[in-house]
Amino acid sequence: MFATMNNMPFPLGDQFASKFTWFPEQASTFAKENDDLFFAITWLCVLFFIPIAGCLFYFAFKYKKPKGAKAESNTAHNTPLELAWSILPSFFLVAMFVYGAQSYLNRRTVPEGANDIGLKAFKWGWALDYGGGVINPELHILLDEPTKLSMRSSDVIHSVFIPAFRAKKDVVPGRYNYMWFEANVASEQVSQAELEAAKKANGDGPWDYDEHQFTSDGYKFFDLYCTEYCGKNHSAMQTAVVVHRTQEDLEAWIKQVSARPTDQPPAVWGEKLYSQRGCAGCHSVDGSKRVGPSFKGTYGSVRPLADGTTVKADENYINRSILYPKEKVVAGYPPVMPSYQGQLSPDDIDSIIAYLKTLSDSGKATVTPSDEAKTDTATKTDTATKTDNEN
Ligand code: HEC
Ligand SMILES: [Cu+2]
Repeated sequence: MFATMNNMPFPLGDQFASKFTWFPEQASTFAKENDDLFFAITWLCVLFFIPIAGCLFYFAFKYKKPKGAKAESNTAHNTPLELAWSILPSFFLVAMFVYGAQSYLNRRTVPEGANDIGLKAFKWGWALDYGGGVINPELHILLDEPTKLSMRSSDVIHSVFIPAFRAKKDVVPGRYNYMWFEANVASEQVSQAELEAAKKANGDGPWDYDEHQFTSDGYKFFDLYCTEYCGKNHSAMQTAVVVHRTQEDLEAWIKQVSARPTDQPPAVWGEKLYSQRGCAGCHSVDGSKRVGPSFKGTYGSVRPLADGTTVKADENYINRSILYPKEKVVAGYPPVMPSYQGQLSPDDIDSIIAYLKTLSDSGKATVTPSDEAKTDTATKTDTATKTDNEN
């Protein structure tokens, strides 16, 4: 699992060819160039280091003098030697610079027509924006086509790193940054039987990527994680990158994650949103305190606010807490919750409320039928509040 605390140190999905390989599989157009340049520079350094260190030791022993001997030097200028050791290495330096600069400029120049995906980094997770209100923690892209990430942070400096693509870029609050890459290895899909078995083993909780090594849709994945220390759960700031072979395949996935399936009860969808949209990073469901209050028993309880007043946590309060978190701040907590205005649909918020009800005794008493049609939050909250008042 990614969004919540993680007890596995290395949830790697990336494939290493063998134990002795330094880097994961090369899965983007940058990867080969990157590795070739890296190894060229490394071996060049080794090539210089060995004779230099060798001479150092050789001369140290060769010219060793007994203790107390007078130090004397009669070294003179040797123009050809000095020219040789200055000019020869400078060719290597210039070559390193030229290849390095070319590669850097290539990475900073997004090809025309690249597919643009929005990325928001937050403590502690990722929100990938596919347009049309579709936001998901996983990065799904197209094979052999350039993808551009338009990136921003909602709190501190994070950094995107996709080792298999050899792609890495900081995400800085207060400004947009971008990166691009072109994947050239597609994500394989596991068999339906394997997927079913994994789903059964996984149960209802958040999908365990470490355990299964493929996504809940059955795709093998590459890793994306934060590589700029950003606080307590930095190490859990990881997600999966899936490379689709065809546009149709990618679009089918986007469609599938874009809204609550009609046959899914709101509370189940709400739980999914809770783990996928970053709530879990700040709110526990077992009563323990994280950055924000736990959701356990929240619904229907009386909340003490920072301004000394209290409020009953009904549908309206929860709805407003999600859309306008700074309006009513719970006493004893910093006002750091980001607003989800425009990012969660009314049905999404309905579903989260339904999920919160399952975590609270007073919620279970007034639980709404799960097959209730998708309605506007406003009307629904109204009726629900009435039921609530009858208790
Ligand atoms: C960066 C941390 C953070 C994230 C992410 C976050 N919250 Fe919060 N949330 C807080 C904090 C801190 C508070 C308490 C202070 C306040 O009321 O603003 C809070 C308060 C709340 C409250 C009022 C709770 C109460 O006890 O009265 C609700 C409801 C809520 N959040 C829902 C959500 C939902 C739903 C999400 C995900 C879609 C979410 N939050 C994501 C930090 C966060
Ligand atoms: Cu981070």
